[in-house]
Amino acid sequence: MPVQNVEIASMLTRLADLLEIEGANAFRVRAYRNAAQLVEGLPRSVADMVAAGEELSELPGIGEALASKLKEIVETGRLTALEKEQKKLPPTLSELLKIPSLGPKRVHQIYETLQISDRKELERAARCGKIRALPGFGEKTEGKVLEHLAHRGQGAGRTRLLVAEQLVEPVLDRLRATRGVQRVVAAGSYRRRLETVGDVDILAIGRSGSPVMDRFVDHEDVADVLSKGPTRSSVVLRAGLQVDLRVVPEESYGAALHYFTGSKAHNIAIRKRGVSAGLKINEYGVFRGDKRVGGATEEEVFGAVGLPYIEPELRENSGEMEAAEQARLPKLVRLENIRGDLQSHTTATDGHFRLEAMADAARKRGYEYLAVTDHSQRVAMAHGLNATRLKRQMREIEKLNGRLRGFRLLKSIEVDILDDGSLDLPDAVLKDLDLVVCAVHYRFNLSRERQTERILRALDNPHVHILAHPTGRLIGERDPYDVDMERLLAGARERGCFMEINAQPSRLDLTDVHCRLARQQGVKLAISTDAHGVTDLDYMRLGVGQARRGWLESGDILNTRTWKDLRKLLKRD
Ligand code: DGT
Ligand code: CA
Ligand code: CA
Ligand code: ZN
Repeated sequence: MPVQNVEIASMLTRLADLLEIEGANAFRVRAYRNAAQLVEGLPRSVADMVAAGEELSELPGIGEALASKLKEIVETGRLTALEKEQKKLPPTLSELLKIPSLGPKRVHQIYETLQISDRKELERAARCGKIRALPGFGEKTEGKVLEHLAHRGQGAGRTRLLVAEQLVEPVLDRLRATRGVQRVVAAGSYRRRLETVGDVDILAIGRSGSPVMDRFVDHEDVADVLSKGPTRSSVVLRAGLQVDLRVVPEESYGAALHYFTGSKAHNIAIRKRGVSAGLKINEYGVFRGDKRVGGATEEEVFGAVGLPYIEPELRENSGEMEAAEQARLPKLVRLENIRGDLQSHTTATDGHFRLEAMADAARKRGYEYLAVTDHSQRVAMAHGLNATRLKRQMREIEKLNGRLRGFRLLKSIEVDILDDGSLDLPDAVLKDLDLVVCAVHYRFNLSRERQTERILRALDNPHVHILAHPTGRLIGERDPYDVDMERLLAGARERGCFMEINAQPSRLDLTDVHCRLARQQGVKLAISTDAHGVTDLDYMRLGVGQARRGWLESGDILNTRTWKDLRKLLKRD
């Protein structure tokens, strides 16, 4: 059984976690984390690459030592370095690292002094006041720990959309190639493009007697068959994701697709409208009495209740029915509308490719421009740029742009917002950039008031254009910092600044709700991949999905514009 990329990534992450808690060299820890991220985003399986005899050390950021570790995992299913760490420290300590108010040092301290190694024990200790008593902790930290543990549940047990895509696309391909199967689509939250999915709901049109169910359950990627029947089966994949398959006849396809796309709240609202029109709507079709009056297409389902087609990303029963009724549904932005990417990193800091390769990859995706936004000096871990190195990169970009036709790299920076809201590089260099993106990368713990003020001070700087990953959250790993988003949006609009939708699969920051708020407040947004390598540029589809969930149209997005038009928008007085 070939090991999957997500499994490799998870081993590397667990190793990085334990090393970090142990206090290992920070660069070494980061190398493992970067490798995990790289492997997770690879378009091909590492196992296939090893089988084909390819040199893993040619992968960006993978040296000889890491390459041999990857090979070990592929060949033996094990990682000795991880097993060694797991003998020193309990593997469950990884869980504690995800609690925002606990860094690696604190996790280590908790383990050493109280022998606490998992969430349950931590919660018990916090409840009886043992955490506040630790040196350097106090009541506030203990409160935050308890609050986080109480709010868990939200992200627990869900799978990030990118990981779900990588696990499910091969299943879809397999089913599509099965005899007697006409159409296969993943519905549910997957089709609505939620940032995480609980399980994946596949729908197929198939003739009775098709071997589709056998193909579905008899596969090496399936760890467990929960149920199997002629029209409905459920399995759990080895990576832990549950996948349901339903086979429906062609005449029910639209009704079934609509039903299983959800959301549940949207379905219930549609069914209610049906009832008032004397119709019964379910996963089999639209019926008046016993007579089928529709259900072969989704358009027929919406049409039966007097509505135009509503895009899956809008089906959350959060106003889409009313908007459809009043013919004011947004014309959602599409991937084809995107003309460039406004955040990317190169080997100058923590990216894996040089300027030329990034330009080339952006161009291959049909883009007109790519902003090079390496980190500023404060981010020492990523070898952030000081003014001298940034100026050198700007000259390189100018030289390169002289040779590139119909494409340009934008001179830019992801400049750190410092404690007091000032920026990590002098105005004298910021003023010469095409685009200035600013971001918070540390001090997430400030009060709401102070964090909001800090960011507004940064936006005061007349050279700033975009606030990157505005809430700092990492899905399932780090809560957003506390910030007053309404004030930030109002502040951005007053100043002529913009917000980012960061398309990294673990960020997707802003959320759908914040995107809608931005649109209401008249603040435009950039959809940016924050690419650290060439394949990361493809995360744009995830960012576009998030924007669509946020009701955004092409005109709401900065990077649907030509550079000429974008440039005008970036002028601040
Ligand atoms: P998930 O899997 O938690 O990310 O979210 P969904 O939306 O994929 O939910 P899931 O897998 O439980 O069900 C798939 C769809 O089936 C859901 O979006 C709507 C539909 N559905 C499930 N249960 C009900 C129900 O009780 N009533 C109605 N009307 N629809 C339902
Ligand atoms: Ca689902
Ligand atoms: Ca389901
Ligand atoms: Zn950043």
